[in-house]
Amino acid sequence: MPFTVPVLPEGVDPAWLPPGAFRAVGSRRTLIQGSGPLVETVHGEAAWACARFGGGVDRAAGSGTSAYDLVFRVEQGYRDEEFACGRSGGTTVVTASGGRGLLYGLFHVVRLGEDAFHGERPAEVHRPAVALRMLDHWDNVAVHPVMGQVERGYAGGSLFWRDGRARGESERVRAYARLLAACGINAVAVNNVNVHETEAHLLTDRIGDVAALAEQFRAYGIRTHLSVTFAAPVVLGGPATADPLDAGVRGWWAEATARVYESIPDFGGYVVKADSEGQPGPFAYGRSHADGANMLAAALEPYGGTVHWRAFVYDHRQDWRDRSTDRARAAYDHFAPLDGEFAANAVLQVKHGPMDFQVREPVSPVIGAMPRTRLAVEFQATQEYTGQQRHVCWLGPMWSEVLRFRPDAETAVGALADGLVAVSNAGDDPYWTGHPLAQANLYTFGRLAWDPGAGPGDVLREWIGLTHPDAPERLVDGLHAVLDGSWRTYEKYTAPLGVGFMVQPGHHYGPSVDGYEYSPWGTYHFADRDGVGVDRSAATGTGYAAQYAKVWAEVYESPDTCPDELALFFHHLPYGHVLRGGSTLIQHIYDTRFEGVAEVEAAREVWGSLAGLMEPARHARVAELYEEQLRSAREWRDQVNSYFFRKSGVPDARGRRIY
Ligand code: GCW
Repeated sequence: MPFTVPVLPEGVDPAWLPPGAFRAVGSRRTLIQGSGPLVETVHGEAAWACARFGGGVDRAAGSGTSAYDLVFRVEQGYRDEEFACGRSGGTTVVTASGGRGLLYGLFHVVRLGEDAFHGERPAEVHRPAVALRMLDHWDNVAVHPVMGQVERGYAGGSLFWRDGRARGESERVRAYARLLAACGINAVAVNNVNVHETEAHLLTDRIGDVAALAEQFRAYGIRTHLSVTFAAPVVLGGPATADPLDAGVRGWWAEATARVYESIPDFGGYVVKADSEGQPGPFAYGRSHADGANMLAAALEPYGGTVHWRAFVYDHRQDWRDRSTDRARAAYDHFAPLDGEFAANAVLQVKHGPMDFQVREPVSPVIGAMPRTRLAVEFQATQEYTGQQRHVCWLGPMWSEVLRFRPDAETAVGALADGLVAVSNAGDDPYWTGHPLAQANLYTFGRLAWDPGAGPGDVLREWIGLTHPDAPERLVDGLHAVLDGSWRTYEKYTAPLGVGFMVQPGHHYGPSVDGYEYSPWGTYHFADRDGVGVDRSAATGTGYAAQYAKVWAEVYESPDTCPDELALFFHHLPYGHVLRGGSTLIQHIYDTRFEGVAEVEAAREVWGSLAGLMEPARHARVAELYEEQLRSAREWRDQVNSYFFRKSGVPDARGRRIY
């Protein structure tokens, strides 16, 4: 059957693939040489574009390739996913060893637009720097009583599941796959890492639901993965134990996995959250996390599958009175000693920071500490702690900082990682991501995963160009003005200096300075009348700073050398402490809150001036969200400033209003 481009359901936004983005390709004469399912996808895409813009597509060259403006050709000698693109004699040629590379080549030409068809350019080879570029969905099949359909989801319901069933909306899933492929994503996990009862069955009797999704993703070169519960044998009626060294348990997993591959021959593998926030794991049997991961790796190995084993393991029932336990240390303490013990097809999936996706954290020390372990670094595109897709917070600069960080002063995180993973921010919302501008986060993640060294600003420019083809300069500038600095703005009015949290417990939206201060979650700031912050130095604190290689351990150890943006992550500082930037801590607390709010006010003004330059509904949705962002930013400012004024008794040097 010839491949057809998915039709977007009525009212669903095309995001970064509006028809206009295909004008340059669609108005050309294109030749496609090669065969295979993904070559069919490339053909379908080109035919779709040409039907709109008057070009044409051939499969076999009648009169040689010179009669064509654009040629896609399968040619041996390239690695999987790699492609070359060049132009000579009036023909732009994309070559790859198979459809996968050609598909990425097609989207490359789409991004280039008219530029792809002018002048001469030597063939340039493009390849992803990171092999696995994955999105994890925290989607539940059945609505969870507390977490709902999508855990930490801010974009409506799940694209895959509703009220306990598969939605079966294959066109929309394929349209999603298409968007993901266009930014370079090649793997997706279709259910929450917290695997509840209904979801446990996806592995066995409901694997057909997963296979139906995999079929749609496959058309765009994306492999499907599944989150499984470590207790699956017990929960699904197998052996009464989940002990990873038990022969019966190993046999059960081998069998279950064999059946998964019968349904989904290119299945990617399992994602596992074990011994974390109440999920079952190997500790219950006195086994290590390497034992647990390796047992699943062994089951997947015959089929080329991978187990993604999460390193998010910590004590979530901590006593706040206990000052010796430091949650930030947990992942390193649990996993660093296991370096070298994981199977070749086990990937340890590490959150980018040691805590939990705060607006500012240091890079997790695990990332530099396990040279003999395959690592994936996990980001959070869903904006749990960064405004929940009601606030504009473009995370490109933050992710880029993490990816460029050099744990050993030599190799960057982006080069150390075998995989980059983001928790998806997409749902069944008409704009996919709730906030229309949050689409930029999803796009940016994919492009940075393809090339972690890319400048985030360049990626944003691409996103703007694709999303708003033919945008006047005023619109392009306006979008940059509201997005470029939005992460730092958000940081300013919420929790700068690495202090973290201070959010409302449970749902995590909006300020509550002491919301987690006396809780069991291990996320404290220790503010008192004299100062605030966590002493994580080796000399006088929890010793966390010493988990880094010497170059960084030394930098973080002292407030004199620790970068200001992490000052309170590493140190408990008196309010009068003069930061490296020159202000006292208390004045910095006040100034950043006032500045952050002023920046949101300015962004809202800019947005207002863009009315008429885009589809009115899109403009209106963002304008409305800016009202909420501003309300919330003021709430953050006033609560945080009042709190610290009351604690410290130090007035604002500039005499602004504090309550
Ligand atoms: O950030 C926390 C979230 C949980 C999430 C957990 C995790 C899926 O609050 O909702 O659970 O992280 O990453 O496992």
